[in-house]
Amino acid sequence: PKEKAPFITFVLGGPGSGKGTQCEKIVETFGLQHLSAGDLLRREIAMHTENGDMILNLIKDGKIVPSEVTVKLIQKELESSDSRKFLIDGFPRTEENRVAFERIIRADPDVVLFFDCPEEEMVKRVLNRNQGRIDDNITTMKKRLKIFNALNRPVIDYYKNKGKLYTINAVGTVDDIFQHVLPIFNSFEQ
Ligand code: UP5
Ligand code: MG
Repeated sequence: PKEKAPFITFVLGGPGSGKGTQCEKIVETFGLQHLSAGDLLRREIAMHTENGDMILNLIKDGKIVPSEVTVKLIQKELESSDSRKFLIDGFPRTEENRVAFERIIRADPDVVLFFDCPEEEMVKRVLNRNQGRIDDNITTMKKRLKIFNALNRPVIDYYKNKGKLYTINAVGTVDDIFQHVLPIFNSFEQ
């Protein structure tokens, strides 16, 4: 008999909207496994894998890594995990990403979170982060915002039309914002 499909949440939002920060809180409270697409790609850069240089050059420019590469990395994590509940953070970035995930993983998300944050707030957060990310500079940040608006917005609209989208006001303290996230996961717990 086939195993029950895993419970998948996609976590979307512009650069610096607080996806990673809120994912940590969700993990603490609800025990989902956190998979950040950006972190998986940065790990390829750090490990100098065959795609490492290509990924570095795209991320430096705020561009989107080919779907095949990102989906394969996510697939490896899903298949090697004992968890049945996942938070996939920062993916899908494009309609093409979304279709590639459906084709390769053969799964759909149960929940899609969208952290909605004004651009000036996202810029402020990213430029204040100071963790040495090669894309945390004003030039790349402007490109990231442009690509987010052009390519990720259609994905957000797609899930809105499917009735799976939960839009969260991402302004306020980390705890304020988490208060809006809590009831969403509580409603899926029973
Ligand atoms: N912070 C968080 N919450 C705050 C709050 N409420 N008030 C004040 N400050 C707050 O937060 C950003 C910063 O703000 C942190 O310093 C935090 O402490 C503070 P964070 O939680 O890190 O926000 P997040 O949305 O995760 O921001 P991030 O920069 O990670 O978003 P991106 O979407 O830009 O980055 P990601 O790693 O997902 O992608 C990077 C690049 O990888 C992309 O540009 C692209 O080139 C590539 N990529 C792909 O090609 N394909 C993919 O599928 C994924 C990525
Ligand atoms: Mg992040």
